[in-house]
Amino acid sequence: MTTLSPDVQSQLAAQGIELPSWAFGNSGTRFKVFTTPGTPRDPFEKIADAAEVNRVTALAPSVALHIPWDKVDDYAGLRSYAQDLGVELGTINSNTFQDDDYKFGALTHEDAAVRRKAIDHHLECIDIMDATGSRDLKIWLAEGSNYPGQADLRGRQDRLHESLQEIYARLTGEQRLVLEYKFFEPSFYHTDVPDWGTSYVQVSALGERALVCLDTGHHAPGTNIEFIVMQLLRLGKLGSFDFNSRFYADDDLIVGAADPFQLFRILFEVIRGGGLNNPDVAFMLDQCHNVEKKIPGQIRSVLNVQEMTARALLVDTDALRAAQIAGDVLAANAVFNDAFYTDVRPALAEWRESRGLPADPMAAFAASGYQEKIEAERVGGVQAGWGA
Ligand code: AOS
Ligand code: ZN
Ligand code: ZN
Repeated sequence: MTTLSPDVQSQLAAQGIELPSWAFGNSGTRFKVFTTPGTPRDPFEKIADAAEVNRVTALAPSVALHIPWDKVDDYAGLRSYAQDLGVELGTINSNTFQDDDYKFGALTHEDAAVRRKAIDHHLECIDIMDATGSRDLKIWLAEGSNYPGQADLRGRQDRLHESLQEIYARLTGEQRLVLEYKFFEPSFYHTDVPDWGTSYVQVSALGERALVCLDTGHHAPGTNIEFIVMQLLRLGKLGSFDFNSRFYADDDLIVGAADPFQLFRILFEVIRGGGLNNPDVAFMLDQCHNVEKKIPGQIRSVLNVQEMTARALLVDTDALRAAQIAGDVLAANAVFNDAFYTDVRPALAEWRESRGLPADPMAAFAASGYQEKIEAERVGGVQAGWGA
């Protein structure tokens, strides 16, 4: 059996992956939202479910919120509720995609009144961050156009900069802004923040506490995502990850499900670039569970990240470097792949037990009775906000 060195163990023990509150709500596609028994009815229940993931894995110490989906009257109360369950409130996600006013844009809109409304929404999100103790404001913009000529591409970049500047100016202390890019959808001809370059340009113009958010599902097929990870870490501008996986579009599937090797390659560059357990890089999931149960879906996700991190930590970097310098292509590739093909699951199970955690967190959750309890108790769970 592969063994995990003390160094690998300590790096794994420090790992934390933030869960999205919306992963616990019902979600679906534009064709159908399936309801799942036991779905949370409010943000408190979403946090309780997220805390279960952390209880059986010790891998998920915080929960990202989405405004307005997770609006409550008392954020300080929500925070202490979370803390009582052993988790913190994390990134605050804004929403400028579910309001008729934003049909033609929000932060980029031609109409100053619409931009004002969108900026104010972000200022409200920062007020909430003050109460929740959240560090990061994550902005994903659903802005763009469907037809050539429909929009003034240049003017929209300029307005985006002005709007972001006003939002950035409101941040205080350790607070940060992370700008997520996505190459298409809901607009299909152009998106105002389509790629890491645009996000980088926009956040660089703001200042040090503005960074790029990389969602692994937001690239064209075949994109070398690990290269982008490397470059952003090199530039000191990788603020956060939204982990998920995709086959065709922005599928928001369980991270590592579609392409575990890609997740391994990304985590290798994270480690290489000093991003692992680096407080400046937030590791989050951005997933929806349309057909599978939500809590086990999240447990599986964080375990996938842990497993690929363990494998990436096993790369013999000295041997790899020697092969690279020698120009030994096949030896370098073999060193890399040896780590990827190593089954670390028995070693991880043993290590978890040594820390007082269940060897098999999926089985432990299934045996806990929690799922049956929430299915019996909760009626009329809410939708995450997607689909309908
Ligand atoms: C949308 O495609 C993005 O991935 C967003 O990160 C995210 O799903 C949204 O912000 C949820 O609030
Ligand atoms: Zn995302
Ligand atoms: Zn997405």
